[in-house]
Amino acid sequence: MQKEDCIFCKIARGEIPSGKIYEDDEVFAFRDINPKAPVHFLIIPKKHIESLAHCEAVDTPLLGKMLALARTLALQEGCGNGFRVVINTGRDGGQEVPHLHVHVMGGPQPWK
Ligand code: IU
Repeated sequence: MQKEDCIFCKIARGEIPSGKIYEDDEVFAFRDINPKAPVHFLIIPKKHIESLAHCEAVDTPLLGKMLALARTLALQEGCGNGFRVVINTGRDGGQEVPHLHVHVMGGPQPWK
């Protein structure tokens, strides 16, 4: 189920343009608009889930798929020397956009 007024749901629906790097029926990956590393993209579920804290048991396969996709896309994006995977969760976790997203960052240091 998507949320009408959620910016990441709009990106997943193609209503807001993005630097898409991957899409299937369950997930969408696009370049971060304000990159913190030479390679920085986000993986989101098409289903609206507010955060990792809002995931339920039924979402476990989806979470596994997103993590496996982080690896596949990171290597595809040239991050063979390493990459970072981050899921900011909730206010104290520094999450700004209330739609679950996996940050994948990489590229030659220094950037951290
Ligand atoms: P955070 O984990 O919620 O703090 O990260 C949100 C990220 O989403 C942040 O890195 C933004 O640059 C990024 N982003 C984006 O790529 N496109 C957008 O339209 C918006 C945020 I709003």
